[in-house]
Amino acid sequence: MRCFSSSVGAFVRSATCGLSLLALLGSSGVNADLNNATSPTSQFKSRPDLHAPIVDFSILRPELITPGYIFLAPYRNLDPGPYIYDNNGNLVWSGAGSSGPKTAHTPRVCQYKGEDHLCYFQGEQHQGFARGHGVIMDKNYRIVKTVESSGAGASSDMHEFKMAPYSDGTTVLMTVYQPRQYDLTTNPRFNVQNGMGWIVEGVFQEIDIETGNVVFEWRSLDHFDPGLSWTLPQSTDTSGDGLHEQSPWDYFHINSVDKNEDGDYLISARHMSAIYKLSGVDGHIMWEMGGLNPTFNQTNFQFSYQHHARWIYENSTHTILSFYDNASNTFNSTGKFSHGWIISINHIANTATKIAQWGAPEKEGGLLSGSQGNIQLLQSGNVHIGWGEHPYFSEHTADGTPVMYAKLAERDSNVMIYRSNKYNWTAQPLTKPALWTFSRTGDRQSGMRFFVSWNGATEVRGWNFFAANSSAGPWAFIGNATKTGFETEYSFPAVAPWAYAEAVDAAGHPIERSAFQRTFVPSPGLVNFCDDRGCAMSEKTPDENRTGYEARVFVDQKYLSPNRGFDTTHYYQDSPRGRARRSFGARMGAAVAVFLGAVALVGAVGVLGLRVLGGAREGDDDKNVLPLWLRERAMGLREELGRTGLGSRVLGAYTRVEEKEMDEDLASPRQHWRHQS
Ligand SMILES: *[C@@H]1O[C@H](CO)[C@@H](O)[C@H](O)[C@H]1NC(C)=O
Ligand SMILES: *[C@@H]1O[C@H](CO)[C@@H](O)[C@H](O)[C@H]1NC(C)=O
Ligand SMILES: *[C@@H]1O[C@H](CO)[C@@H](O)[C@H](O)[C@H]1NC(C)=O
Ligand SMILES: *[C@@H]1O[C@H](CO)[C@@H](O)[C@H](O)[C@H]1NC(C)=O
Ligand SMILES: *[C@@H]1O[C@H](CO)[C@@H](O)[C@H](O)[C@H]1NC(C)=O
Ligand SMILES: *[C@@H]1O[C@H](CO)[C@@H](O)[C@H](O)[C@H]1NC(C)=O
Ligand SMILES: *[C@@H]1O[C@H](CO)[C@@H](O)[C@H](O)[C@H]1NC(C)=O
Ligand SMILES: *[C@@H]1O[C@H](CO)[C@@H](O)[C@H](O)[C@H]1NC(C)=O
Ligand SMILES: CC(=O)N[C@H]1CO[C@H](CO)[C@@H](O)[C@@H]1O
Repeated sequence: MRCFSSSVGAFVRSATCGLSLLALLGSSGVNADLNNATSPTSQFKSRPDLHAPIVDFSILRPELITPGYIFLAPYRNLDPGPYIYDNNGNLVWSGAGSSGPKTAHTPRVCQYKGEDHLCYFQGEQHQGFARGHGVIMDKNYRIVKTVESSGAGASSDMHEFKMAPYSDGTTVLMTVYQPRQYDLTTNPRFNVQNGMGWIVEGVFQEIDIETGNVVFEWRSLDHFDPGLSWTLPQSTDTSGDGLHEQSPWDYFHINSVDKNEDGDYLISARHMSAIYKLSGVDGHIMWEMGGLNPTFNQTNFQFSYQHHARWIYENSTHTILSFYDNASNTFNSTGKFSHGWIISINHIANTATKIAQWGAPEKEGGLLSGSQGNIQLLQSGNVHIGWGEHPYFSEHTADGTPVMYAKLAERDSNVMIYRSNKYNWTAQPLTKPALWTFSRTGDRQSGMRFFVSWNGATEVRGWNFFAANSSAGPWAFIGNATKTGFETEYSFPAVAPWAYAEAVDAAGHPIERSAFQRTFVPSPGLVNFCDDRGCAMSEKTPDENRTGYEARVFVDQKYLSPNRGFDTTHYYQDSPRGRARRSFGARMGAAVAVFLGAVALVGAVGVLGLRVLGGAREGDDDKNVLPLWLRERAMGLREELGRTGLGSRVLGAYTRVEEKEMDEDLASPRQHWRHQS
């Protein structure tokens, strides 16, 4: 049973998942309801492909917030994936989809080859663990490296994927959830009496990034008997029952790994309610905080089901570390609320003392998160906390004062964020800025609106706007604007049929240009639904007014829209900084180029046919010059070519593709997506 899958399909599937899970556990459940009220999603006119969650602040004190960006990866939302937001909650980058399939977790800035990169886990989410690999992206949002767990087992898990400290960006730490056969009949508490038992071993590896070799591996069953676990088989939503290899007992649940300068490791095991220091030489347990065999007397705290243990400081007598105390696993609690904590261990007196604590600034006194969560100590002295199971995050000053508290979705949405963090980041995507232009009346009466954005670009401070009467120019500078939020809107009192926008940096230098954009002017039928900034959402045509669909039909000229593509050689121009990509022809070998030439010739006939069939470009009046049979043949050829990658390069990206069969539930408008349990 997989209830944590994150595709849109999962919203439909998880209705059943949630129900059976709750039935199994007999617990009172949350009412998961994913829609635009519980998980508000942005709409950008320049990027209708993006569906970034909207950040909702309940506390925001900009003057006290640490400069930087917030990095997080929501899942079980509309478009899961890594996201970057600025301190005002504006989207900076949506990596949903473009960063790879399935779920991402814990995007963070990491140092690789001496430069800032973006590191995150990517993979398939299961109940309480994941299978996937680590991804390293450069500042152009290109995946430059993936890192896989190695050795003889499962692929890596999402709980940890980080550069190993003191490795100079050469090795990573990653967790592996490894199911194994295990004799569970020896302990009656396990209730696995009459056959093979199955257990999940908590494994972590340190992997050399370039060679993929295992530098160090540690396995929990070498050191911890399952009898020491706080989470018995069949006791929680992530425990498993141990009866089957598909439901192995997750007795350990390793959920963080860190390394110190001596080469020793700090790990957190949620299902042991313990944090361990392990020898980097032979893996033996050097000390244990919490759990069933505690090394230290905890003078002023109790914790359980904790996450994200990190070294802060060590000397010969003391260890200071941070962790996120969940205080609960939703079935068993040691505290009322979750906290970010700092603990000081005195190795002379054998005591552990809580020296700082941050809770969520909720009216009731805090948040209790049943799973996930993290605490990040910032250089500024402030603390950033991700509230895990709840898609909330906050920043606090050292004395505990909350200076920012925000959520990406309501609690009943069931959207989660495993960890969130804050970093500085400078990046320039390979894509061009995206522009959409609109004019309600097509003349001075309404003027013209520009909507421009550049997903992932951090250095844009303003936009220059240019217009022309033809996509071949000449271009006239018509105005500029300061960048506002993810998408900048600019209003121009006149109208031009073509436009482009140019991103400008803080020094006023141009960085990159958008494609040339044909101004959208609504037809007389559509204009009644529009204002000067765009048009209303369509509603479904009532059944009695629907026009039947026939597969092949001669299209009447009067039904053809003016909003089709134009000469594709005129969509892009050279970039101001000479970053223009080489033309397609230049990238092809000579032999391929010859073949392409032949295809292009056939394609040209096809395009001509389409123009005849589909109405020609503005200014052309070569309509109806070919006999019908030739037009039909040309259309067929064009369609066949369009199905190949090559054909679409020749014919432009907007060739027709075969319609896919769609799941009935998914074919309905996306804003009605929901799942209930
Ligand atoms: C979702 O809600 C937000 C905020 O209320 C709104 O701006 C946005 O347009 C809505 N999206 C849809 C698809 O209705
Ligand atoms: C709850 O915690 C207690 C220790 O306080 C432990 O003995 C018990 O096994 C735990 N129960 C579950 C379901 O984890
Ligand atoms: C904890 O303190 C108690 C008495 O306060 C003492 O008996 C015990 O040995 C201490 N345990 C450890 C591990 O230091
Ligand atoms: C180690 O650090 C602790 C906490 O900062 C401090 O109190 C202690 O004096 C230090 N010990 C040594 C030997 O430097
Ligand atoms: C970002 O850089 C500024 C200026 O150097 C610094 O004050 C701030 O602490 C940094 N932010 C983070 C999250 O590291
Ligand atoms: C487009 O042509 C009209 C008429 O010739 C001219 O007034 C206008 O300035 C031109 N617009 C641009 C952007 O070049
Ligand atoms: C527009 O450009 C001018 C000249 O470069 C500059 O002085 C001005 O600040 C810009 N205005 C905006 C709103 O960016
Ligand atoms: C159906 O179309 C007719 C004529 O175009 C229009 O008068 C009528 O309002 C439409 N019905 C609905 C329910 O939209
Ligand atoms: C203190 C705290 O946040 N505890 C939470 C830990 O996680 C469980 C669910 O797994 C919640 O029910 C607890 O409230």
